[in-house]
Amino acid sequence: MQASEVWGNRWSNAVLPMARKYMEVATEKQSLVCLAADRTTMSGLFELVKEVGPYIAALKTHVDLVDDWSITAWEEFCQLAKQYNLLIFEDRKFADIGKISQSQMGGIYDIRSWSDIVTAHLISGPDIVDGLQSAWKGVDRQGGVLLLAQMSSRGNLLTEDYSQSVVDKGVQSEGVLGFIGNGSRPEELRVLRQRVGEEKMIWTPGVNIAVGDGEMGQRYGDPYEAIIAGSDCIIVGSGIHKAENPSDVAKEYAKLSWQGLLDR
Ligand code: 5BU
Repeated sequence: MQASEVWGNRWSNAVLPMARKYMEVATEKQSLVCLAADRTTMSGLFELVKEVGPYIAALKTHVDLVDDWSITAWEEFCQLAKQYNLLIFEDRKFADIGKISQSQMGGIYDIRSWSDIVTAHLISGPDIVDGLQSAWKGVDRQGGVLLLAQMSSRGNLLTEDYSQSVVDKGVQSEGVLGFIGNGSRPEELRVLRQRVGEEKMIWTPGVNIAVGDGEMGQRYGDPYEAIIAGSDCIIVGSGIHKAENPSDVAKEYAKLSWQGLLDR
């Protein structure tokens, strides 16, 4: 199956190369799953990617939560991800002014050199997107920014008005791959999709086959429902990495997400 057939408008309207790259990988793997690889040791991370690499389309990292992080181990880890044809997404949630965000793409973790996607808040204004894009450009790489339009956690301060402003600015910005939408509330996602229109992506954390409340204010909605409501990628963490058999569960999420796209 061709990505252009399955993705329809999202494919034909895509401007950013990273959007099409994601749709191609997801189509090839028949999976709209981004694994939130929230394990705190390098060995745990390697093990996880070896188990579930074939069933996911993207790998979401928090580079600063790894206890035994080193640049060489991380390089190897990113190479492993590339072997499984995964997009690498650092969920850094940048929020500073454009110039500083640009510099924060470098530093000890050097996020610009291995990430394909990063998250950012738009709280400090639209120049953050230019800052992040120029960091990738500076090392001859391309990437896409996901702006936080919603969050999955209870009591977050991203109001309807704020969310609307993020979308209004974000849809006009070439460097924006899309938005983070709240996977725990399909009705919120539906509204977000209407606002976003057909070009930009919506990626959604806060999904789990076991719907309900998670730890420390996290909330979970149904992964299939999220895709039907307009999400293009489900971000699944503990649902997979804490499962007894991560590869079986990852396959299950992949199947549900792919079916959701076909049904949509
Ligand atoms: P979980 O184990 O499936 O709950 O992990 C969710 C991941 O998604 C975790 O890495 C969070 O940092 C990330 N996340 C989230 O849960 N909610 C949000 O609104 C955003 C990111 Br943005």
